[in-house]
Amino acid sequence: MDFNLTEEHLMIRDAARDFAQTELLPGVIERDNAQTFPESLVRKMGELGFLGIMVDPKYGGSGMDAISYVLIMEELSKVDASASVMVSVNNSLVCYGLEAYGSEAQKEKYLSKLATGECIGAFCLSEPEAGSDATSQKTTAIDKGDHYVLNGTKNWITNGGRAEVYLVIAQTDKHKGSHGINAFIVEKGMPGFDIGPKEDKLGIRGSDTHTLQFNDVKVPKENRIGDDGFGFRFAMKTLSGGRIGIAAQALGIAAGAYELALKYSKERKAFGTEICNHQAIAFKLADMHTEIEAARMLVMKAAWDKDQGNNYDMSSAMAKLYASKVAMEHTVEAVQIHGGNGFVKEYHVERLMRDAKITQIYEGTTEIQKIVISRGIIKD
Ligand code: COS
Repeated sequence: MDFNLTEEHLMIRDAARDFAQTELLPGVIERDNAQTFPESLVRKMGELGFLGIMVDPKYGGSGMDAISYVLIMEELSKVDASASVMVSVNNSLVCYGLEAYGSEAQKEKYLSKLATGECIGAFCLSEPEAGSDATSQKTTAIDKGDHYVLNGTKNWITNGGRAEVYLVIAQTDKHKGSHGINAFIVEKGMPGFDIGPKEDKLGIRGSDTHTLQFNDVKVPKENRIGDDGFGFRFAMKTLSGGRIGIAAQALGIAAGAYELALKYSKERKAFGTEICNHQAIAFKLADMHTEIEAARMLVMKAAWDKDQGNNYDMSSAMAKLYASKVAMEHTVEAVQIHGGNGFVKEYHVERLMRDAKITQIYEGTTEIQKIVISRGIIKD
């Protein structure tokens, strides 16, 4: 067993850290207020290879491993979780989904553009009545021979307005349950495909979240991913990798808040000494440091499982379950350590606290991760 990162991993982590500090940090508060994320930053992330981290270079990707992916996600998330969710969705839901399960023609047409950031993608599973209960898809895709006709609504879609390529999950044959579901590639601008207004959110406010509407959208048959009925398994397999990304995001949010709290506690004085010298604060720092490190181990283990070709359904669920809990609890503590300053925007920790909450909800809630983990334990 080797806990050391390679020279290459350290370089990748430093590049992501440098980008986060020099490019993401300035303006992060304003972007959170205005709910925007500029195109110029998306382009820069594409140029650095952050939008196709694990994609084969023959499709324009960076050809890195999952360990590199989580290192990048952690560093970006320490500063700007709105940037990192865009990176996570594009990498592990869209690019991975296409690379692992798409046809050669689909990869040639879409993957290289997505991997370089020429365009970005969105993953559309959640619906008004199908979030956790993902088999209950109400969006329908009726087989018309050479094409499908899509009707329905998708909710809370990250990159919803900005994306050009959408992977949409829909029910083709209700009687077949999860085996009657398909995944399709839908392009922005297809007639009948409408993008609803942007959501006004508690956290990750810079990320672009929309409701999408499909009204008799004709999708060519060659845009179906995999065999007929593969859509639910496609979604589950892809989400397992997505959960590694969100676990790394949660880790980064927690670590970012901890680093700010540690620095603040060494500067701020009360009762004649820096507040880190008070046991009430020192013990909080000890808990934060320990639990963040434990979360990092789970995140790394899930990424390592993916790199080794092991099944990572359970390890990704465990990493997401724990890292998101740590993110929520310790961002609250980071605000507490900052006292009144923690409650105002310029100290950053209140934003990290708001951003942490979504990591317990999207790509499978905390409760869903417990279903996946408990089923895995019982099955063994
Ligand atoms: N890999 C491959 N196949 C999988 C799978 C996985 N990770 N998970 C489930 N499947 C298969 C099952 O093996 C089953 O196939 P068979 O019918 O051939 O046995 C089929 O898919 C249906 O699975 P299951 O019966 O477990 O479905 P459930 O309705 O019980 O749902 C959960 C399972 C709850 C785990 C699933 O619905 C889920 O993950 N929900 C959360 C979805 C989510 O993350 N939503 C957030 C939206 S994205 S932001």
